[in-house]
Amino acid sequence: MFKLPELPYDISALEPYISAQTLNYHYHKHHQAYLDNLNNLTKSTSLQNMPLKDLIIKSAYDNGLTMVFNNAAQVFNHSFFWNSMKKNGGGNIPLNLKTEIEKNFKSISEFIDIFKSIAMAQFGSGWVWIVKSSEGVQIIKTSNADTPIAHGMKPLLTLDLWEHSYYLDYQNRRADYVQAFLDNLVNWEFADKNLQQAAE
Ligand code: MN3
Repeated sequence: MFKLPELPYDISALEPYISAQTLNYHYHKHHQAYLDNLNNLTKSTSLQNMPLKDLIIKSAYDNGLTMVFNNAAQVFNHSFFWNSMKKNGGGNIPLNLKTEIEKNFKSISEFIDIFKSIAMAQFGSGWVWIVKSSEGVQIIKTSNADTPIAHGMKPLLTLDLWEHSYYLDYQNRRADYVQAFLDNLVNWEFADKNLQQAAE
């Protein structure tokens, strides 16, 4: 059986940028539903004993396991997203991560602008990610449940772009949600830790 990881902060910790109401629905309803679906789909099969990341990779290119992939990836993506934020986030990017970013981008401000434009360019539901690939630090978007793990890339940070993640607080104003994430919520230390693990 797969288990729902605990939120790394309390339900109102991200207010006013993400309301307790949004986080409550997002974690207790959406994330929980993906987990329940995954457990139902894998019940009494060998899949239920696989590490989640292995299951994502195994199901990503198997047409018979599309529903397993969608739910397994969404379980992972949401757990990763919760850790991509913290109370009083934002601020300076740790030096190690900053140095890697500056190898592929002219400046941190260009990097932030590209993050915002890729987040805005995602049509419909999906995610924007900072990843480490063979080409270094990159910003990518994925649709629906898709995840960098299925493409051999190491995720460093993500922002959920599904409307359920911001509609109660921002309605159609996705740009304001992305800006609030970057200014007040983003957990650069989590991204930096993931980058250091990717180098090991
Ligand atoms: Mn979501």
